[in-house]
Amino acid sequence: MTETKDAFPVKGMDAVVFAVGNAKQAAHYYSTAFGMRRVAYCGPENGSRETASYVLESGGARFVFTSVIKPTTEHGRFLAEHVAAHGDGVIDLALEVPDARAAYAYAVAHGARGLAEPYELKDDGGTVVLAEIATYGQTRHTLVERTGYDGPYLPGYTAAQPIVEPPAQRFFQAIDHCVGNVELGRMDEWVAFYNQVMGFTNMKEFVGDDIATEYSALMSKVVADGTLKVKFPLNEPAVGKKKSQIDEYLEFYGGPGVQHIALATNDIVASVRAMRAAGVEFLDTPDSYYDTLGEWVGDTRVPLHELRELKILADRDEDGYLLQIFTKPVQDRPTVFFEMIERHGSMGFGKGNFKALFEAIEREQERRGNL
Ligand code: TYF
Ligand code: FE
Repeated sequence: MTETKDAFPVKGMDAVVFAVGNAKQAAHYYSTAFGMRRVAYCGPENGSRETASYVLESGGARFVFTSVIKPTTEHGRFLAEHVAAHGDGVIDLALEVPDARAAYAYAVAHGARGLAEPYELKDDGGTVVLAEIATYGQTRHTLVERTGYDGPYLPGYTAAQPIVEPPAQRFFQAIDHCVGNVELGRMDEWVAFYNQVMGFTNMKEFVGDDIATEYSALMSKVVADGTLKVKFPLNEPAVGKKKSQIDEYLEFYGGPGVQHIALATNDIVASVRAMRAAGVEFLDTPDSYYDTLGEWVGDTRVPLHELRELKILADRDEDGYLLQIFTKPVQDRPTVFFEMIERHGSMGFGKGNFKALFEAIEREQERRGNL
């Protein structure tokens, strides 16, 4: 068989970049509650008068939290306006690529809207080549070529100590998938965008009309790169019996954006225990879910009583099984949340849990008075 050359090769997620009202406190929350380690910083102390950015890692997962201190440039005003319009949220799903210039040229030639032509950042650590393209809402994909660089994050950043002593066992080690919410009727356009612009292909798991109208109030499709290192589910609201959770997001976020980031863990029990102890709130699952779970999921690494105690969900398909749990939104707006996921063979997204999960989300919508 002949190998077809990947038209848009990606090495994986480079970083998830959040624009927040108070990056200093966000960095503290993700250190204490998500067990992350601060590795780099850029702010007034090292030459950035306009913004402060904290870089946190957990294994191969990297989050960046940015706040504007005093907007004076276009970038500073963008950050200020982003936080005013959307609250804390994701501005960038940055992708590491082997060749940022080639990736940008390919993307733009295939219909992407360019936000920044390829540019270089340099310091003593070397050179990083970056380019930026637009995706849904005000979200972007920065394409990052970092092979010519050996430093803590990007040129201009300095290495920084952890904010608190990181846990002996990290709570997660990679970004599993990043989900976008888009407007009613536009999911297929964004699926086509990733097909064309990045050569991403559709994964088999989707929430179609049938599931949507019965209980989920959303439709969903998943695109992924050829290596499945980068997986982007896309949701749109469905017209159902109740107000869609996606409509609630779109209303409070003020448009399309990143809905949830799923974090891959190899010990979901230990991670959820530690996160709960640190004050992270997870969605509740009714006891009745666990009364029948064993019958269809079979044995998992974690005994049923522990899944029940911690409200962890489980799903099985022909490739294996997965364990997953969802946090409540992590800011006052009912917008961005996280998922913890432990995979054992299954490459799915928890389709067997959609009913239990979406009912749990609706109970929360009700508590907020948005249903
Ligand atoms: O990423 C996914 O597709 C799963 C399922 O609001 C899901 O995590 C989809 C929508 C949603 C919560 C979870
Ligand atoms: Fe998910």
